[in-house]
Amino acid sequence: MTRRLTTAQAIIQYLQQQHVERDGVEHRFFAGCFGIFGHGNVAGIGQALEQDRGLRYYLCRNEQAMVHTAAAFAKMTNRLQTLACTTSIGPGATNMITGAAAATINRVPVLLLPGDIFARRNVAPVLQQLESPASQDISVNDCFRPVSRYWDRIYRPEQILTSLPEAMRVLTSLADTGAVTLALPQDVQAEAGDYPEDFFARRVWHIPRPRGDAAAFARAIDWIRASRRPLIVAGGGVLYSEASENLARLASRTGIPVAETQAGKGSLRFDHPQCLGAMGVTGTPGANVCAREADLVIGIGTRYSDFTTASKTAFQNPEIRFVNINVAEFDALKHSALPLVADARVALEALADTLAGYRIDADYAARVDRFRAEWENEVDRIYDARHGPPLSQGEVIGAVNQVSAESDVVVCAAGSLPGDLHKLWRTRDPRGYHLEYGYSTMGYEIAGGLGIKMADPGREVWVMVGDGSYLMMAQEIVTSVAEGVKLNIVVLDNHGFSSIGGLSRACGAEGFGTEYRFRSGGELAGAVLPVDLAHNAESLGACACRVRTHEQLVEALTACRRHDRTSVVVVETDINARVGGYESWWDVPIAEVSQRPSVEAARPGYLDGRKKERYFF
Ligand SMILES: Cc1ncc(C[n+]2csc(CCOP(=O)(O)OP(=O)(O)O)c2C)c(N)n1
Ligand SMILES: [Mg+2]
Repeated sequence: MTRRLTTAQAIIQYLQQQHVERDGVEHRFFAGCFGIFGHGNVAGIGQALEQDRGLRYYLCRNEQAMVHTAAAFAKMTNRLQTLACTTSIGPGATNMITGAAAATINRVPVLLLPGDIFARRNVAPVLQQLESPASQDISVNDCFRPVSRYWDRIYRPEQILTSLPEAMRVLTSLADTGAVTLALPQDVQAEAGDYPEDFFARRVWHIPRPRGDAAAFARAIDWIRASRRPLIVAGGGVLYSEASENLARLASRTGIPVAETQAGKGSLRFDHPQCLGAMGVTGTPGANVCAREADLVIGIGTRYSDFTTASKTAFQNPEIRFVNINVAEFDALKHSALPLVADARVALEALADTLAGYRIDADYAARVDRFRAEWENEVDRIYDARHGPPLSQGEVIGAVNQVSAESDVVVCAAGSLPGDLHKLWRTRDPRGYHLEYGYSTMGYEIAGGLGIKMADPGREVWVMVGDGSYLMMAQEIVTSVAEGVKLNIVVLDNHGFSSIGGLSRACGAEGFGTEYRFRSGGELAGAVLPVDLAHNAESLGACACRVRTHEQLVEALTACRRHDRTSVVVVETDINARVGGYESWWDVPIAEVSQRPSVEAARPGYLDGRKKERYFF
């Protein structure tokens, strides 16, 4: 028994039959297909989607954005669902590369179906083809190879019989998931094959909860019992595993404090008695001092990025050891750790049972209490600052936090907001804090917000975005309006890059080229540009307003929550009112030689900082 279908039709039929199951709950894996049509996919995947409405088509405005939307959707569903993305050949395809890199770095599944040049070749070079004098087996889609966890090019209709199951294996893999790219030559998409009926049978991919090695577990228990200053570092794996309650129980029983990475923030409620909040470059004093002194770090579902490890300066105790719980062996072994290659929830459950009777000493517990109390005061101070106008970013974060409900989600990705949110946002729900800080892609925010809201329409989504990120990619407001997917977007307009401007000054480079100003006297140092982002948002179909004072902001945010159309609040913020760092450091190399005294002055401090960088053998 066979079905005669084009390659594209067969792909679309196959995708609809893929399901995942975890803990007895099944989901269809692909909730739809985003895309933009061009000659490279309109007659192939486009025709297939039109004919078969079982996989809903969503029209986006930019191919990069739709990959972010798919990635955010996948992250919001704990990687149990995603969206497919179809493009034409050439620029439509390569627009997805940034999104692919972001998805792969963040370990979230997205299926990319870029169109490709003709397999038949006789009509080459076709519109948008990159020719090579060295090979006919090269196209721009080869650029996806390093940013994809699985990559294939389909030259013949029957190749999908083996390629699609491989794509699914990777997409549903705990350790290997990320962007999967199947490059689809334009002619092959429209070519028919006789596909076996069985290929289109309903298929369920079971997502395991690996239990890990018993001997490694026993050793980990010994290490924890022997430790005096243990610290848990909670990463994104805690959330993907839905292990928040298990973590809360372990922390309560043992008293071991918990520090959170960007991806792991929300693992505990902000007011859990063991929650020290953010750690690393953008961390709280409590988390960073405890990390500095820890003799044992239990890293759960973390990649140990430089923002978490403060460029390897975070852990200074000479006796420090690491126990890493991770589904990926690659991460489990980082910092020469004792690796527990296991699911976070399963491992935390077992740890809580086996560690009965273990508790951190009273001194350490009292210290954690003190750090927490001091930090809450500091957050109140920053939330309640009545700076300006223009307002400080910290008080805007406070206003959004206070207007938002417990189940609302905040989303962000780049600029100075991620660091301030990491420190200041009071997270009350494991899914309430969504940061793309693996690739920190300017432009992720609105596109990502769309994916979050699509994944969980019952929640209000707060997109917090700087003017720089907004200007890079705001066009998905149009998609949100078209689809009736309502977003609350707060644009913090400080007329440039507070983040990189500050960094530039710290490097002695005086904020060069980081503000949105008219060119004057040869420099970008003239008056602030009269860019009206509220009108811009309104022109894209959103409700929009501009506010200046704290009262206006709270009023606008409250109104936003009640609207049923995407709403944008533009608030002017002071580019120089920064929250600053606490007890941490980041390695950004300063020029070794320079004609500027400010650069030369910055260099010794940098070299000093580097002395604290450690290797763990
Ligand atoms: C696509 C991309 N390009 C460049 C960067 C480097 N970068 C990080 S933050 C930033 C400026 C962000 O400006 P804005 O969104 O206004 O935030 P602010 O710094 O003012 O808080 C830049 C250019 C990046 N993260 N992503
Ligand atoms: Mg800005």
